[in-house]
Amino acid sequence: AKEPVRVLVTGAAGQIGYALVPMIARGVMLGTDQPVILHMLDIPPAAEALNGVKMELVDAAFPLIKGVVATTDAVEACTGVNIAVMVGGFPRKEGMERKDVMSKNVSIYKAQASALEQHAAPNCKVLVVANPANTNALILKEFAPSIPAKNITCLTRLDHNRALGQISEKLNVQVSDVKNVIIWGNHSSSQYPDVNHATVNTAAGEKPVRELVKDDAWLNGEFITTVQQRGAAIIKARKLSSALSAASSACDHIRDWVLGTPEGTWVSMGVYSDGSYNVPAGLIYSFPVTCRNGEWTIVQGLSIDEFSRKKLDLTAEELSEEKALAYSCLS
Ligand code: NAX
Repeated sequence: AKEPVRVLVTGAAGQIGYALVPMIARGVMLGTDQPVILHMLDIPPAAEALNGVKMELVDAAFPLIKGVVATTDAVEACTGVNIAVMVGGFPRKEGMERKDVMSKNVSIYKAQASALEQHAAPNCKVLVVANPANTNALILKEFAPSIPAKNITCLTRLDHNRALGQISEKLNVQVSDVKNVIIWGNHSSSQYPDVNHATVNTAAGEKPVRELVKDDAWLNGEFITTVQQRGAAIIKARKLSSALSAASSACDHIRDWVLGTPEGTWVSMGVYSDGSYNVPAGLIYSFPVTCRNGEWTIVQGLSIDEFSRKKLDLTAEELSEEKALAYSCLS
């Protein structure tokens, strides 16, 4: 039998946490043959709710669960973890300035970076979900200098999956037959969902999405804004933000990172930019990546047309501004 993997979920008493922990316990993230020890962190006001989640994990009698740690102590939560999914953060409330929200999250991610750096297992893989996801991941990277930069990522897989879903609905094809969309940049409304290299598996072989959709106005307009604004549309409908789709996409992100992407398929991940595609180095930016042996690689050599170039640059500019704002909160 395999050794259990320790998986940390922060913000585990929240709504994404509630959807995510049973998925992990069912093997959706790491495989149905992989035992796990779940570490759950939340803050003291949520301690009782967190304990309730722990009780439900016991009650569900998941065969893969070999232990549950539920705590409000970051050191205890981070100790020995192999995977860290950072869902906890400070949400933007009505009337709050962007800088105030950033400042709260900078201090959370600075502290949790140190806890992970000092107590996580070597080679721990980190996924930041909490917003501003890219910049929280960057702060975590900066304050955990001994964790390799390539181990720190943020979630844009939900945006990627939303783009696949929109194409599948438009063409009335199975979502599993659509692949290789790209989310470039920030997990915010400045992101660029790009279909220029996306394909659909048809009876007549793989066909470019552009050839099948035959509606460039839709692809260059409504498709992009629908994906960019999808989070807001879910809030409007549910009066709560996306949770099951966020949890499922977080599992997809980790599963593909650890177990590899299928041959010929890439996915979107927020990773530390090395300057690929002339994106400024030193930002956490969403790129198309393939994964093998537990490591991601940015897909190289894709053609970027003028329309796309502008959009790649716009979202990079927003991330540079966020980075500056985050740094201004440190002093
Ligand atoms: P909730 O407010 O339901 O849950 C957040 C939980 O985090 C709460 O239980 C809270 O007590 C806890 N928390 C706060 N500070 C903490 C700290 N310092 N350490 C540990 N836990 C802490 O929010 P939920 O709907 O679960 O969303 C969580 C985060 O995901 C938010 O920041 C949200 O904006 C972000 N999202 C990111 C997405 C992405 O694709 N990257 C999509 C979904 C989601 O909007």
